[in-house]
Amino acid sequence: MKKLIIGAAALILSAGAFTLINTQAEAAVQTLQSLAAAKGKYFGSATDNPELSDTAYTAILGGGEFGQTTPGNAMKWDSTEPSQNSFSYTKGDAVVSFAQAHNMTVRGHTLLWHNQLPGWVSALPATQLQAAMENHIANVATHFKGKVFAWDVVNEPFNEDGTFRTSPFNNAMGSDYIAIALRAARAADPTAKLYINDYNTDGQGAKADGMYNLVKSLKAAGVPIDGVGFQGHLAIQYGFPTNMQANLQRFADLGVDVAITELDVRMVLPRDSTKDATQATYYSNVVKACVAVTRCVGITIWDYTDKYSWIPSVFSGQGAALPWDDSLVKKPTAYNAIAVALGGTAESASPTPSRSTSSSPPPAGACAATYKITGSWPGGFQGEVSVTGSKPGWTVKWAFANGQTISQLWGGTVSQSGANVTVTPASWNNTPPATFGFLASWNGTNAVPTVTCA
Ligand code: 9MR
Repeated sequence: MKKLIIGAAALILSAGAFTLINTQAEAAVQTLQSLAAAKGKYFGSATDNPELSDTAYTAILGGGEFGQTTPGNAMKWDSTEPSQNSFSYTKGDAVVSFAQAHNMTVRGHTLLWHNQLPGWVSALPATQLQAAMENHIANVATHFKGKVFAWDVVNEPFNEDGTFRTSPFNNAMGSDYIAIALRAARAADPTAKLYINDYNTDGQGAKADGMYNLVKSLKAAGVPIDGVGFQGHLAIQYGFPTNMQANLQRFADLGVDVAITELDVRMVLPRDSTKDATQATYYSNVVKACVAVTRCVGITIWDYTDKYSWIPSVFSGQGAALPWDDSLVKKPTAYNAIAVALGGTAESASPTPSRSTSSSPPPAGACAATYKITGSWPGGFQGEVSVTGSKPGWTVKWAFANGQTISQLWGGTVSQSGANVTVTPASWNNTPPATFGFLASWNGTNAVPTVTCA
């Protein structure tokens, strides 16, 4: 949980010696999750196993902004049953462990999908498919019982025109496979909420109508269906979905929960401030739609940072879809739009530094430096370096890894030769503790460099 730390120190005389007592008062500050929770909802981010070894990334994922996570790949059929009746839960368990250690709930995703389906499933004769499907669902849902609060039992069953998509399951069982799958999931895990999840159903239209008619008929037939997931893969160049709030509400009125399950808002690159502003209105409108619908239980973004977004690899030339950039820096436009739509306040223009590195603590007569990115926007960022220790006339150096170029620096004199930056103090800033700030350009990636002080 992100906390505001208010520290105080007091000196107490005890048995002839001075003892330093630290007292700390903590006050919770607003996070997307705390704001959503105040509305009775969750705010989450998807994640994926390779990312869990990126400590800068996990610090934010588990740092309080998100109260829920969805594994992007770990629980899919190709991960959990790569060959028939041979189950592997290592990746899914890793995501569950991370979530449990960081006070996050987990949506299970997904028991049945036409993608990421191992070849052996598609190769089965149609007569064997139902048994294989039921066996898969029974095993996976039993393994994660009590660990996931919901399952996307069926993912993306519809074509754009609202007809059922062709898949091995549909070929073998017709659209009855959906009811069969839901019943199998309920039998294996009676308490998990069972969802059908799809994209391009966020607004009203033929595909959403197909989903609506399906849910209505499942309810009428007494099939266990608890929720509908609206993925929310949006793109600013295609317009905002039609009547999203009314669309969510009509599903809720059928007696199911609704959730925004995979939200991201992509754009044609490069980012600029106009596109960022449009993107922010999309985020705001989605969040407001969920907030306005009582049975909208929560919102999940499809990972929180552009660093790990699926978009650029699928939509060439598009991206920048998430509220944190690919250097893990919050985008004030998108982030604040979400926070405000959740009933919070916008963060100030100079947010708390979110990334920094320091050199080692200095011995006597030496110095150390800490580098922070204090603000970032398309093409530019502001940095701050603090110098500690006891070395008058310090020199701070670092090498940029991604072509960043300093345009302006205050509190010192800078020289930059290619990647290498050297800063010496202004005369009034000669003795640590000292601080200098700068403006610089960046593009693509803005890694925090290792700084040295001598
Ligand atoms: O985020 C997932 C990505 O890592 C995978 O390569 C991709 C494979 O199809 O699936 C992505 O997640 C999808 C999700 O499971 C269902 N809705 C669309 C998501 C983006 O493709």
